[in-house]
Order: sequence, then C-alpha cells, then structure tokens
Amino acid sequence: MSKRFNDITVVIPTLNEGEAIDKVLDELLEVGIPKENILIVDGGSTDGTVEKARSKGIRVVLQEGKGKADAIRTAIKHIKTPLVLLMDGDYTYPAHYIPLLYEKIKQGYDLVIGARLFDKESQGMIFRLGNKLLTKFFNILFGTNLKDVLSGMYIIRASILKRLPFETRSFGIESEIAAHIVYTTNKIAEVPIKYRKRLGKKKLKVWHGFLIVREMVRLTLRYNPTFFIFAMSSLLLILGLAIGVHALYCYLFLGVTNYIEGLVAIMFTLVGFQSLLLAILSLYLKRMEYRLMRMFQK
Ligand SMILES: Nc1nc2c(ncn2[C@@H]2O[C@H](COP(=O)(O)OP(=O)(O)OP(=O)(O)O)[C@@H](O)[C@H]2O)c(=O)[nH]1
Ligand SMILES: [Mg+2]
Repeated sequence: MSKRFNDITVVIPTLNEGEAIDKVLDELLEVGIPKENILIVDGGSTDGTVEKARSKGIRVVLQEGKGKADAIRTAIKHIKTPLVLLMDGDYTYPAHYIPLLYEKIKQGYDLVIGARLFDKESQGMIFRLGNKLLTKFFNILFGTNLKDVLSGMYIIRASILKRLPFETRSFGIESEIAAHIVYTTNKIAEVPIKYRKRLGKKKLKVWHGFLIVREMVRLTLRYNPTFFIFAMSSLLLILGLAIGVHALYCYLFLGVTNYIEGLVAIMFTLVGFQSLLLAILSLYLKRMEYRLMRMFQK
C-alpha cells in the first residue's frame, strides 16, 4: 500500500451525515488515504453516521463540547501525524484534490486551503454571496488576499493546530485558523477546488454569517488591533475636519461665529490626529513582534 499519506490524518466533523458518509469514506480510501489515518469526530448523530463509519473500520470519536470548533479541538487529542486535513462529511469536497493540497503543503506552507469554485448547482445564491462577502471582509481586516477563507477543506500542520487559542465558536473556526497563521508565520497557500452540492441537510444557516462577522471583528481585536485604532482615529479626524470646515464656512461667508462648534472641531481633529500617530506606533510594534517571532522560529 502507498506510504504516501502516512503523515496525514484526515479529520471529518460530522453531525447527521448518514446520507453522505459512506461515499465520503469510499472516496478517501480510493485516493489512498490509509484507513487508520481517517478520524471522524461526531457531534451526536442520530441517523446512523457513527455506525456506518465504524462498520467500515474507521475510527470514530465523540466530540467534547458543542459545534464544529469543539469537534476540531477534540480531534487534536487523537492526532499523531504532523499534518492534518480537515473536510466536511457531506460529500461537497472531492477527495481527489487531496494530493494537490498535500503537494502544496510539502513546499513549506503551514496552511493550504482548498478554495472552492462555486457554481449555481453547488450552492444557493445567498450562500455564494455570503461566502464572497465574508472573505472580502476578512481580507480587509487582516490585509490578506485570500479567495475562500471559510472553506471546510484545508491541510494544516498539527503543531500549529495544537497551539491555536480556540476562542472562536462553531463555524468561525476557519477564520481563527487563518488569522492565527497570518499573524504568526503567514505561510498560507490556496489551491482551487471544485465544490459539489451537499448530500443531506445543511447545518449552516444564514444567521451564522452574522456570527462569523462578529467572530472576525473579535479576531481583529486580538490579532490586528492597529486596524481598530486606525479606523477609529480616521473617523474622528474626518469628523473633526468636516465640522471645522462647516464652522469656518459659517464664520467667513455667513458671519456666524459658533464657538462650541469650533471647539468640538479642534478637539476631534487633535484627538483623531494623535490616535493616528498611536496607530502608526502600534503598527511598528506589531512589525517588531513579527520580526522577533520570525527570528525565534528560524
Ligand atoms: N462534530 C460536529 N460536526 C458538525 C457540527 N455541526 C456541523 N458539523 C459538521 O461539520 C461539517 C460542516 O457543516 P455543514 O452543514 O456542511 O456546513 P457547511 O459546510 O458550512 O455548509 P454546506 O456544506 O454548504 O451545507 C459537516 O460535515 C457537518 O456534519 C457539530 O456540532 N459537531
Ligand atoms: Mg459542508
């Protein structure tokens, strides 16, 4: 048998994927993933998912806590290989892309994301648009240029997964992984993959999108606070200048002197300007932290 995938564990979080799990596992075995390197982390399925997987001789563990993030955290305790591939148990991610992702991570990346190419059949319009917008939002917050930060199929180094703070709940876990790597080693690559229509019932609801936005904002506070100081101070500065221009216009052209307005304008402008300097300072601190981290990692 191929020794090729002996250093990787394929982790599949499942919650009632009875319709899909057989096909997902067959496909993995066809690609050459050794049986003992597949791990299912189940969230309490009641539709025979666990039984079906076990009857194929696949290792199944029951997750601690709740949601997909806790399932991944549970998986860590059972992983002995240096690489981990995550994928959904809903037959959306074709296993034959695994060798491509695998080759890519061997080039020295820490995270290789299977970036989904959506079409009309595989995902409804709202979910396609939602995925695009969320990835855009992430790119703005973290200065990245990713195509699909929320993909459920990715290879990551186990050592990094073990160091992850796991502060995100449920479906935001992919953005936490990406944010963590952007601010530690920044070795992320993407490989385009086809995406299929899922079998069985979807767990992700539209409102999860808003939760993911909230998690991304929290991640920014943790990993990229400069962005916040920068945004707030720019807002103050713009507001201060606008009020100032208005006060000046009233004074020069209408002959109205508004002291309060003038005072507010001066205060906003000064505070905004000073915070902007602070933002620049924190940017330099962040850069220093990044350089030091790279030095220690060498
Ligand atoms: N262990 C565990 N797995 C879960 C839980 N919730 C969802 N999953 C699994 O996580 C994977 C992702 O969930 P999906 O419903 O496919 O959500 P999605 O992939 O974001 O969206 P679609 O595939 O487009 O429906 C699937 O394999 C689910 O079975 C959970 O609470 N615990
Ligand atoms: Mg899915």
